[in-house]
Amino acid sequence: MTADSKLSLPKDFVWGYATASYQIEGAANEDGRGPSIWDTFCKIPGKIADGSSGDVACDAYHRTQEDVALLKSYGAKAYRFSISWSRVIPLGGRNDPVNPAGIKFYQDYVDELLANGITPFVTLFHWDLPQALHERYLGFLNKNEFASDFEHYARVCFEALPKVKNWITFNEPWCSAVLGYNVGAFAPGRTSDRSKSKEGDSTTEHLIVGHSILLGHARAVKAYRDDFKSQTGGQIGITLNGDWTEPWDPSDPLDIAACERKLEFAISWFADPIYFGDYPASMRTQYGSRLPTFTPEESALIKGSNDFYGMNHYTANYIKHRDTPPADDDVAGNLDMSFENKLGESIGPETQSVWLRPHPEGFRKLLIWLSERYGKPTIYVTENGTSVKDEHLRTGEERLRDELRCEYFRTYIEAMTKARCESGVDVRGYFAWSLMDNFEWAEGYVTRFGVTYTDYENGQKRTPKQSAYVVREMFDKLIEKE
Ligand code: GBH
Repeated sequence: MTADSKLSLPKDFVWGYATASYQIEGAANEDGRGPSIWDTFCKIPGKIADGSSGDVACDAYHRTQEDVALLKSYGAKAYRFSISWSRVIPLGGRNDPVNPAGIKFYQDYVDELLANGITPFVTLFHWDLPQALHERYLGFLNKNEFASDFEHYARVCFEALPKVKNWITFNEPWCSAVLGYNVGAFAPGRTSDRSKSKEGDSTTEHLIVGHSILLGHARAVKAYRDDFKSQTGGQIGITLNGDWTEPWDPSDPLDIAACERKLEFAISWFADPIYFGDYPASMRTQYGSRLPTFTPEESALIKGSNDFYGMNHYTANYIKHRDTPPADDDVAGNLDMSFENKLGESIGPETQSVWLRPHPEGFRKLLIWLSERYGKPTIYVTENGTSVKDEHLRTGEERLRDELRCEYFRTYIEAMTKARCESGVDVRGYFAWSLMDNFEWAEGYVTRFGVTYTDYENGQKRTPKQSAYVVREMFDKLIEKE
């Protein structure tokens, strides 16, 4: 018996691929869709690496059948996609008209998936806030307006898509908050750095945004539980991003403490309110009154608002504590992140993404950390994947031989299986990011994450890469037959 032969996943383990509306749909101005903050952001020169936008993207809006057939050919049991809020409610608000064509598009998508035996996991919000809500009241910066509008939008979706049994409220609120309102690298691009933005306050706005998103999440979950869940028997949760941390100097207790602090600033910022009802003490200590407080009613509403934990995970960092006081715009917990430790060892090989180096052991460790901290929640891995260095420079068949990505999926899927089998982590599903190369936000189309090659020059033609076969082989091997 080999060491790994005892590793397996249960028969009902769910796996498949993930995407997001603005990254794949295109058809930005069709059938009544209103603009989102990403449409606006992409028009500002210098914000997107290749000057591109999601106007056309993978043209998925016109390729429902083709893409579902692709998923089926990959053996996928499930598909995670997101709804474009401004396709469904072009102006976004609770008193604004609903767009029937937008609703129909997603209904048809769900029907096509189900007809092919693929279970939909639907994200309500993957960063594409209706532009009109940004203009009307600055979006997330207005807690009460935002939460009310989000709850209404969520209700419209629950009502229109009763066949969907798996809902995700928000994708990676950390990114909306920090990249959108502190660093300014993502829409709407607000930051204190006046060379990047005329408006913004990196010392407070991300914290307000995080608070609003938690409230919006909790309001949507309550609406679902009160008025929809009993009829459909579905489940709902939030998806949080989080990278693993290792101490830069493992013999320094301050680096070890900084690792924990980094996890709290990235993950527990959102997960602690959801599981415990309040922000982590480390954030309160650093931010003081800049971090909003929950009213008792808000705390009660948010606490317990996850049926499952959606986990997006990609990489790991070495963490070194700082001896100086935290900067006012700090978001990490007053520490330095690096891909090299004190001995100069790299945490993993380079990829095309400056923030991503594969380190599968970190996936196993983070699954265990989450499971222990949050009382063994049910976990769905809602994203995991990698770019490949210089993949965009390859030609011909070489574009399909994505060995680094193959190895990434082999080792990460195995690491997840170990966390389940050896440590009892209740992980029940896995979605690889991504079904196909797509609009990689501020990196435009240069960086590719797909198991499918998208030929943007030739009508968005899709061709499977090697990794699509590897993911399938892994799950064929690991999932128990009986
Ligand atoms: C996911 O985020 C997204 O959900 C998905 O839409 C995206 O396509 C995919 O990853 C691949 O990027 O600006 O240097 O501070 C992944 C988690 C966290 C990765 C924030 C980029 C930015 C680091 N992201 N991180 S930096």
